[in-house]
This record gives sequence, C-alpha cells and structure tokens, in this order.
Amino acid sequence: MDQNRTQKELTANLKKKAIEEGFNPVGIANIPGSEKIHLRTAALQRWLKAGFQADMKWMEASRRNNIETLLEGAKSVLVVGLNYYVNREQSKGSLSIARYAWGRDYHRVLTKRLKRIGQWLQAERPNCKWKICVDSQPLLEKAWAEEAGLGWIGKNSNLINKNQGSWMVLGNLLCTELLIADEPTKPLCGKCEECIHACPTNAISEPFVIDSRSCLAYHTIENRSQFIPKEIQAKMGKWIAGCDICQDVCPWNKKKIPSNEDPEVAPREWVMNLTKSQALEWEDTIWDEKLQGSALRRIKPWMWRRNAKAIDINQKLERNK
Ligand code: B12
Ligand code: SF4
Ligand code: SF4
Repeated sequence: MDQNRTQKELTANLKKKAIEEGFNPVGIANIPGSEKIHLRTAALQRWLKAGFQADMKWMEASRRNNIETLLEGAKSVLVVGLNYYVNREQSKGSLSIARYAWGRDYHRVLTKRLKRIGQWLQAERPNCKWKICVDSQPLLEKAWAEEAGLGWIGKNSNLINKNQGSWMVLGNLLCTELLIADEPTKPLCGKCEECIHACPTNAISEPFVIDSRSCLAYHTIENRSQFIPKEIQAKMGKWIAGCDICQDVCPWNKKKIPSNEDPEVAPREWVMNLTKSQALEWEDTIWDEKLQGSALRRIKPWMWRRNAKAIDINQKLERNK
C-alpha cells in the first residue's frame, strides 16, 4: 500500500477512536503549523508584555512559544474538544459556578481518554512517541485547536465551534507520526461584539484579548492574594468560581447546543445549589470532600470563603456601555 494511503487510514482511524472516546469536535494539525501559529505566538508575547497574565508567572515559560519543545520530533497534534454543556441551570438561590467545572475534573477525564488513544496509536505504529497536554502544559491550546479546524478564536478569546458553541474544554495528543492535517477554521464573529459589552469588568480590553487583572475567572480561581480588589468585588455579581458571562451572551451558544449526557460531565448536586452561608461555613474537611475529583479543587477552601465574603448577593451586574 502506498505511504499516503496508509497515513490517510491511520488518521481516519485515530479520529474515529477519539470520537468513540466521546470527543467532538476532533482535528489534526501538523507541526510547526501555519503562519497563524506565528501570529498567535506573537500575540502571546504582546499579552505578556502588557502584564495581562497578572500573577500567573507560569504563563511566561518560554517553551509556550514552541510546541516542538514538548515532544522531541513531534510532527502532528490531535486536538480534541469535550462538550461540557448540559441542559440544566443552577438553582435560583445558588452562587454562580462556571459550567466547565460542574462535573468531574476535565483534566482527569481528558487525560484518561487520550491515554487510551495514545496506546492504540503505539500499537499501530510501535516507533511512534506521543505526549498528552491538557491545560497545564505550556501549549497555546486554542491556537492549535483553531489550526486543527475545531473552531475559531472568538472575540471573547474562547474557541467556538459552529455546532457546539464554546462550551468545550480542549485536550491534545502530540505525536511523532506525520498525520494528514485538517483545514484551519475561518472566524465567524463578524461584526458582533456582545461579549465585549457584556463583560462587567471590561476585561476584554480589545477584541480577542483578556486582561486577567480584571477578569472574574482569574480573581475567583487563580488569584492567590488574601483579598479581591474592591473594584472587582463591586462587579462580581454571584460569581464565586469562574465566570461564564462572555460565553452566555454569545449567539453561537444560544443555538440549540447538544446536552452532553456523558456521566463524567454530569453536574454534582452541591454545585447546583451552593448558598453563600454554606460557602462561608463549610470547614476545610467538608470542602475537601466536596472537591474530590473536581477541577474546582484549584480553588482552596480559604479562597471559597474569600470569594463568598466578597459577594453581595443583592448586587445586580451591569453591562459595560
Ligand atoms: C491562562 C488561562 C486562563 C486565564 C487567562 C484567559 C485567557 N484568555 O488567556 C484566565 C484565568 C482568566 C482563564 C479564564 C478562563 N478559561 Co482558561 N486557560 C488559560 C490557559 C492555561 C492559557 C491561555 C493562554 O494561552 N492565554 C494567553 C493569551 C495570549 O492567549 P489568548 O487570550 O487565548 O489569546 C489568543 C487569542 O486571543 C488569539 N488572538 C490574539 N490576538 C488576536 C487577533 C485576532 C484577529 C484573532 C482571530 C485572534 C487573536 O491569539 C492568542 C494566542 O493564542 C488555557 C490552557 C492552555 N494551555 O492553553 C486555558 C483555557 C484557555 N481556559 C479555558 C476555559 C474553559 C476558561 C474559562 C471559560 C473558565 C471559566 N468559565 O471561568 C475562562 C474564560 C475567560 C476568557 N474569556 O478567556 C479553556 C478554553 C476552552 C475554549 N473553548 O476555548 C482552556 C483552553 C483550557 C482547556 N484545556 O480547555 N483562563
Ligand atoms: S470571564 Fe467574565 S470577567 Fe472574564 S472576560 Fe469573560 S465576562 Fe469578563
Ligand atoms: S459574543 Fe459575538 S463577538 Fe463575542 S465571541 Fe461570540 S460571536 Fe464573537
């Protein structure tokens, strides 16, 4: 069989495997990537120079500029999306928790499934090396997802898929096999600027660019200081963990998005019904139990109490003009 045909079959079967693992969309990009990857890497440099990483020092790792530093001889990357949208809402009195964290920790879910795919690939191509990257590795995941045709980077800076909106987390399987790449996706935001106007803190400083120093997701999840700045507190609304406002308003998320019935994305009941008094009163041991196997574990018990204290439950969120 000729080489092209075998690579075509391998690529098709690899994607089929990924779909069987519950991923959708899935796509392939070749390394080192197109001109767009250079533009996105330059955008990262501008972002860092402006100080938009706030205290996330790990964003400055120089390896983030070059995917080849993550796996020697890497030639391709399989990029996968896991749709975390479920057709449910939190109860009325609950504090707000971002959807990506309602179910089981996505780092674990994606890593476990990508590992099975990597093992399958290795059985097909015994000389092939592979590496899994989910969130915490220094990789520009959205830029590679765009390159692999999963969707486009919206003005709210999230990756959006035509059929699934932006309610998906991303994972990557780098490998030394040269696979057949997909076409990058064209951007479809058009003239819309809903997300920019809806952000209560003006954190979308210009289209596609998030200033973490103003972002509620940064302050509730990543900020390790004892207090949340007063000007942010005044705009928190009920957000205790993450923020979904710039996704909630996006027209691509208002279409009928398939509700994922996968038990690993099913919401935990406490997440749907968390009151301010519970968040303040739960001891560390209770938090520890609630946060087992959850991405919300990144928010330490003292941070939950800090965030809850900062929330005025009667506050109404205002849109930026
Ligand atoms: C740091 C980080 C954060 C920071 C900074 C956010 C940010 N936008 O950078 C904080 C803590 C604020 C954060 C928040 C959230 N995050 Co986050 N985060 C990351 C992380 C670790 C790195 C992102 C990064 O590289 N930022 C650096 C800057 C330079 O990149 P950027 O803003 O994305 O800029 C790109 C584009 O804007 C584009 N660009 C720049 N200029 C231009 C111009 C044009 C014309 C175009 C088209 C594009 C473009 O190029 C840039 C480089 O790729 C990734 C995981 C990873 N390893 O990639 C997850 C990740 C981006 N986060 C994710 C999620 C789910 C979230 C939240 C939705 C969680 C929540 N609900 O609270 C929010 C969303 C907030 C928002 N509007 O972005 C998902 C996004 C999935 C998706 N569908 O896109 C990721 C991919 C994690 C994962 N593995 O699934 N996050
Ligand atoms: S996550 Fe919230 S605070 Fe951050 S950019 Fe989006 S709307 Fe603004
Ligand atoms: S709200 Fe509009 S501008 Fe923002 S990401 Fe969605 S389509 Fe793009």
